Amino acid sequence: MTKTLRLTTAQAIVKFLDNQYVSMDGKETKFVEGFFTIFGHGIAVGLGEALDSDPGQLKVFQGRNEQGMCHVATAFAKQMNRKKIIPCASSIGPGAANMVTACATATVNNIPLLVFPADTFASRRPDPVLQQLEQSSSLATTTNDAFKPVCKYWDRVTRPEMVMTALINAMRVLTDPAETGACCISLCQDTEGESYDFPEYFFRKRVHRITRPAAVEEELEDVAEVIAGAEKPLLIVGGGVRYSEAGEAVEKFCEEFKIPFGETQGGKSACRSSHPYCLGGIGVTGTSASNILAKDADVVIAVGSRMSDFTTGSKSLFKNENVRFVTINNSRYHAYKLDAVKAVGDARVTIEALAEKLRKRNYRSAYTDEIERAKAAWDKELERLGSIEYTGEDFEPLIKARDMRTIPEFVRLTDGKITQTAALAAINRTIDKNATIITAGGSLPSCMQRMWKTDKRGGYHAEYGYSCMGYEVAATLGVKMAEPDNEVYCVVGDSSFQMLHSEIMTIMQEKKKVNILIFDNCGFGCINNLEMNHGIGSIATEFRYTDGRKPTGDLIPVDYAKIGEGYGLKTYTCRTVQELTDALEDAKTQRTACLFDLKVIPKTMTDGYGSWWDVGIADVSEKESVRKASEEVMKERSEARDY
Ligand SMILES: Cc1ncc(C[n+]2csc(CCOP(=O)(O)OP(=O)(O)O)c2C)c(N)n1
Ligand SMILES: [Mg+2]
Repeated sequence: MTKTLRLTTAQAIVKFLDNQYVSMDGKETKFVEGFFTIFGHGIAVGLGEALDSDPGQLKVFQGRNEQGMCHVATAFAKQMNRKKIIPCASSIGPGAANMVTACATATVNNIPLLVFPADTFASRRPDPVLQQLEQSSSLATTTNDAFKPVCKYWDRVTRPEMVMTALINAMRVLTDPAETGACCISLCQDTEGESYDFPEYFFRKRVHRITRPAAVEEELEDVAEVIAGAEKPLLIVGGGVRYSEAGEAVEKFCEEFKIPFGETQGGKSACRSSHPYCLGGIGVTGTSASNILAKDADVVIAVGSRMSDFTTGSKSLFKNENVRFVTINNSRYHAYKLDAVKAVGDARVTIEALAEKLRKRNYRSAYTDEIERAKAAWDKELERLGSIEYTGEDFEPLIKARDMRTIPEFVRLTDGKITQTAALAAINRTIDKNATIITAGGSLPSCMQRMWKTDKRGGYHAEYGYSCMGYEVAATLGVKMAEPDNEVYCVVGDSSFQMLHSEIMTIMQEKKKVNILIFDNCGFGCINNLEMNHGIGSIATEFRYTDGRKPTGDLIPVDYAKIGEGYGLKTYTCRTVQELTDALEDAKTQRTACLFDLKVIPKTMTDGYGSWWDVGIADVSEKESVRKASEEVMKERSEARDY
């Protein structure tokens, strides 16, 4: 007779998750750290009871906003290199819906995130239960169907015994390096509390192997053949290099065959910034070093990259007529991008096997001093960017502004005299070399991908797959939970901060010393730039009082330090780079979370450096400036690759 345990669905979930482990390169890690919850009637009595009565080794964290708590869990899993997760449970209806954006963020970035949104009654007895959607076309459709397009696995548990296959399948996806992303197990709220005689073996310790499948021999040969013919190859380091822990292997590969490499947002800090062949960020928000070499490259080797429009300059970056693309990716889907010659496999083992093949062919690129020259020119530019100071009324912005009243008005209102580029350089100079920095939406990831340097593997944590504003503050907590002994800093735009900073309260509750640097430039800076660059005026992107029809009045200053104070953070208002440097030094001595309100002059972010980004544009307009911008877009489009 099989031994059984009489448990509720929720009790079985907790017990199962407490017994899951992953193993990578022979090292075993307990997979589940705890649960993030925001309880409501849909979950408190079912899952709440299970976590209260017997959580096992699992910790219980209390979120503030369901999207925010999921971002914390996503950042934690990312910083743990996908070897540990914090499942997130919400109530039914709005609580569940709040998690949808975060699930998409995790899926786009290939980060494991397990969510349990509560659902309507399986019995349908209280139809409609409080917060039920009541979709008249089908009673089977609930809010939780909205998770389907944003999750890699979706299930709804209407009977207790269903949870066994649901959980095993969620584990299959969560621990699959090529397929991982958000997994949703929707829990009917009555089912949560219903019990079943679960076989005891369901709860035995399971070790899921995170494997390194090597590309097959034929594909390796195909790829080696293409690279062997390259005079000016260029390698792109994507997030897959980070998760495969292949940074060192890629560095060695590049050294041996003299191949320079550019970094995507996901791949940055997989390799050391100080590596002699590291060109820094590539693409729309890349450095001139990367983009100049990309222009002429005859073979582009994308390792673990999704080859997004930001990486390829909307497919316009690679101008060499005979350029060929090679992809190394554990996902066949991504490996097929740009019609590449592909090797489907883990980054590290595939790079190592490829090196063997190139060694046999005595391969070495034909670069002479192009790499050094491109890097030296960029370093000079970096020095210039890092030392740009406000020079008073005649200050020249880095980005063109149609509305020239903004800068003097901003300085008058806030007394802020920090330029964004000098601030980033000062932060990079001042903080500990072992610190991790976090960024996501707005102009900051662009500047950071260009300017930030770190030799700490995983020291640059950007969410730029979904570029989800509101990720930063929550992610800072997630990263700190993953690296409790390191200093953690997020750089966040004022608008992104406004959008979502609920988890500040959770940071205080968990007593985590993190550092939040708000770049207050009074608006959606990067989108304002986008408007200007495409010939339209400034419309609803600066924070200005409304005139009743449009926000065209005076700028609205905000005291972000006061918000931090309200939650009990140590706060600093910085109006000059010197004040910022002093504050950063002081913060190092603090034991509580710190918030920096930086008054950063609008239009002082980086721009340009030889790349183009394709965005939708009006092809008819009354405005001459829009017509001109539209013509330019059409011209660039005609020069970009079709697929
Ligand atoms: C959730 C979400 N909504 C909207 C956008 C579109 N968007 C991208 S950047 C941006 C403005 C960012 O402003 P801020 O955070 O202040 O950064 P800045 O560009 O000023 O540095 C907006 C609205 C987004 N990326 N994410
Ligand atoms: Mg802003």
